[in-house]
Parts: sequence; structure tokens; C-alpha cells
Amino acid sequence: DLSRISRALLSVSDKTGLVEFARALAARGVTLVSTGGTHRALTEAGLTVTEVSDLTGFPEMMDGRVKTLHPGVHGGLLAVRDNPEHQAAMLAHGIAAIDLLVVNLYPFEATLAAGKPAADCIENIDIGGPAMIRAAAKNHKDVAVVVDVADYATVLADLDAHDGAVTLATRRRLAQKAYARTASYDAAISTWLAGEIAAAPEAQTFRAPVFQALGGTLAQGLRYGENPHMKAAFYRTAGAPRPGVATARQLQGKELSYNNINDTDAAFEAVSEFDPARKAAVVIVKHANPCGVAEGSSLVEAYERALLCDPVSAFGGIVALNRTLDAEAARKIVEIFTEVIIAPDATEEAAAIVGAKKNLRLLTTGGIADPRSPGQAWRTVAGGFLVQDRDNAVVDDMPLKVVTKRAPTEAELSDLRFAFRVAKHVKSNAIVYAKDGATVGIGAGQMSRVDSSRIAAWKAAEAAKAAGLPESLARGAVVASDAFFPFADGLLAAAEAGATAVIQPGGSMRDDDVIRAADEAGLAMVLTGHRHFRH
Ligand code: 93A
Repeated sequence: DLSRISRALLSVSDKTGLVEFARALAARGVTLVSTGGTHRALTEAGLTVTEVSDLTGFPEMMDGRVKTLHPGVHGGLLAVRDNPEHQAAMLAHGIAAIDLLVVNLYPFEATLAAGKPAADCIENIDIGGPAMIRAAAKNHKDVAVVVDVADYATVLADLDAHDGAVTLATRRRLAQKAYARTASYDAAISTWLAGEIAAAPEAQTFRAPVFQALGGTLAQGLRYGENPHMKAAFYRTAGAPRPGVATARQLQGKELSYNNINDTDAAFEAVSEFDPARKAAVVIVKHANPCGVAEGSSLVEAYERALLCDPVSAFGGIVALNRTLDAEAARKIVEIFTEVIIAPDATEEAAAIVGAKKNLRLLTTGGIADPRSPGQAWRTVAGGFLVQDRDNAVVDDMPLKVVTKRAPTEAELSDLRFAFRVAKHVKSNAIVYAKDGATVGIGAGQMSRVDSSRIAAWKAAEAAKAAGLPESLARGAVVASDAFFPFADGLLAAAEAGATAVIQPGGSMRDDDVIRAADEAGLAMVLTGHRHFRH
């Protein structure tokens, strides 16, 4: 396991500690070989050193770009010492074994950090150094490689402890460190080049930094971002494609905007929660929140019921469907101004009806997305980004716990599940009223849960007025909350509005108060044990 060091090749840009180390090696009988600048430094210190050109038979050339790239060097590093054929090759070509390689690389990172021009950075990309380091590290069974000034002492200590040899354990450790160094070196170069490419004027498309971090392919250049003063682009991530806005086919209409894409995604992800084999479902989205969700025996019925929830907000909204868009539904949807329709597919007749509206976009996805599939979601924060699993929890998989004296009826239970399914797609604090498989009031994005409750109840009353109905749509409805009620007040607001049953995760310190209030109001309440925060 011991490898005696007879010849060392030193080629270093950072000459810290070099002379002392080389002197110590020479004192232990090691023959020294080195490249131009290193050679100069050592001879000036009075040491006897062979020039690498003596090994290669070539002078250093092309501004030093080619100095050690030669079999005279690489043969000496790579030859397997106990392999007779390798030994014969060394003999035949006059190659001398190199037992110790000491290299630190052209200072690429420091040149970059100093803000030097690109040409200087390029010139500081070391080629021969990494080649030698990788060769010596590969052959660490016979060769020791040092890439860090801090390891000079390690090597000397080994030599002294083992009669001029370096142990296999040390050689392996040094080899590992060597590959870590060449890997980080190349990564620095690659990152720099990626930045240069992105910054170049010929890079016509804006590349969001987040894209650089995550990788992906350009789906669409965007005119601007959330606001006109913000540049933007749309990228498709790598990996298994998920049916949705990124992979959809746009059959017609003008280009999607940044906000359209974001809203269309929210709408399609929400509608994908509804199994098309069971019922038709429609989600209408405004500003990334559903403003109406409904199931129906047909798409047109589902659409009309979804629209009833909040016809004012639905104006200029995004409509997502869980089944092939048919002519009947298309005819109804185009009656009001809509930005985007997204569906698994569209019949020819439906596409023609939509086609009469030049600006309305029609997107087909080829299927719906599996709400249970795993995946990840990213968002940026100042100076970093957050990664989390996508929320793939589905209410159908949650064991519901009845906590009130009254258990929900079958009809209530079905609506409770529907409402919780929708609440998952409403920004927190989310409160959703639902009745007969349709939302009737949605309270979204409030900082206080009781405010969301009040807004949802108020929306349900407004919807009734708009439809010319005498009674709030909240009357006889059920209500879902994306997270627990911290106090009874939010629940009482729902009871006051006329709700009969509640679904919520539970888990508040005051669950008992909330349950008591539900019992007093005659509500049925179930707990899901799962929260659906969406911030
Ligand atoms: O330009 S290189 O990539 N071409 C080479 O063949 C080569 N061999 C060693 N740079 C090369 N080196 C590097 O030169 C070493 O990695 C070290 O950083 C530097 C030492 O040069 P000098 O001894 O002339 O100061």
C-alpha cells in the first residue's frame, strides 16, 4: 500500500508555500520537474529542477496553452506500475514515471471575480492542469496528487512516517479531492458561460433566473410579465409532461399573456380534480382564484351553474372543462367575454363556434391531469427559492371524522367533499359555500378567516340577487374551510348565512369551542385532518 515518491511534477499558478515544499521534497531525495513559471521560481530559490520540456521534447508554446499535454507527461502519470505492457511502453518511448503531481489551476474564478474581460477569463481556463490532475487521480493506486496548498504538509508528514512513501489511504483521499476540484472548476466555467449567453444581445428571449436554476425549454416568449414594465418568458420543465397549460395545443386566439397562463393553470389544475367519467365539471377562474365551480350532467349545465355563483367576476375569466368541449357548451360560453377556454379536447363544431371570436383562445390538453400525481412546486423569495411537493392530497382519500351530534346527510356529505375539493384551489384564507355540486359563494385570500367567511356569505347573497332569487344561495348550503377555524366566529358567520354542514381540517386549540358552537347551531361538521393552505 505504500508508494515511494522518486519524481514529482510541480505546476502551480498559486506559488504560496511552493519553494518550502519543493525544498523539503528535494531534501528527501525527490527529483523535481516543473513548468515555466514554477521552474523559474524554484531555480531562483536555488533548487535543481528539470524543465517539463525535457520530458516532452517540445518547448512550451502558444502562450503556454500547450506545455504539459504530451505522452511524456501523461504516460508518466497514467502508467500502471505493475503492468508489464505499460512498463514496456514507458521503456520504448523513454517515459519516466511521475509519482507525485502538484498542481493548482489557472485562477479562473479569481479572474472572473476581479471583473476582468471575457478574453482574460477564457485565457485563464486551464486545460493541461485538469488533464494532469484527472490522470494522476485516476492512477492513484500508484500516484499521489495534490491540488491544495494545505495538503503540502499532509504529504510531507506521510513521507516522513513511511520512509519516503505516501499511503494508499492518503492517495485515495487526495484523488477524491482532486476530482472535486476539477468538477467545481468546470462548473464555474459553465455557469459563467451560461450567464454570458443569457446576457448576450443575440439572446432575444428573456431568460428568467429561475429558469437558469431549474432548466427547461422555452415554451413561449411573453410580451411582458404580470405588469407591462416586467420582462417575462414561459418555460416548459423537463420530465414527464403533465396535461396542462404548458403542454396544451392552442387552437386559436391571440397570444396568451403571463396572467392568462397563470390563471389558465389554476383553472385547469382545479377542474382536473373532477373525474370526467363521473360528471361534467367547469371551473371559472379570475385572478388565479375560482369564482365559480360546478358539476353537471352536461358541460353546458355545469357551466351555467358555475356562472351563477359569481357572474360579475366571470366576465373576462378563464373557463376550464374536464370533458371535450361540445357545441352546446361552446355556444353558451361565448355569450360573455371570456379570455381562455381550456379543455381536454374540442369537437370540430365547438372549435368553429369559438373560432368566430377572434381573440378568445382555445387550448386543448389531450386529457386531464392526475390530482394525486407527485411533483414539485417552486417559488422565488429574495435571494433564493422555495421547493415543495405539489399538494396532491385529495379529499376522497381522507377519512372524514364526524365531530358533531348531527352527522351530515348523504347529500350534505357529497357537497362537503365538493366544497373541500374546491377550497384546495382557492387562495387562503379560503371559505367555500356549495350546494348540489356547485359553489354558491367563495371567500378568497383574506388575512382573517372570519373575513373570508363573511365575504363568501355576502357573495352568496349577491348571487341570489343577480339571479332574482328571494333567498341567499348560502341557505341550505354546506361550507368548507381550507384550514381550521381558530375561533367559533367564522363558523357562526356560516351558520348565520344559512349553512347546514361544515368541512374543515380541525386541529385548533379551540376545536372544542368550535364543535360546541356547531352543535348549538344545529350544524353537522366533519374534520379532514388535512389542510389545504394555498398562499
Ligand atoms: O494552458 S494550459 O492549459 N496548458 C498546459 O499544457 C498546462 N500545463 C499546466 N495550462 C497548463 N498548466 C497550468 O499552468 C497549471 O495547471 C498551472 O496552473 C500553471 C503553471 O504554470 P507555470 O508553471 O508556468 O506558472
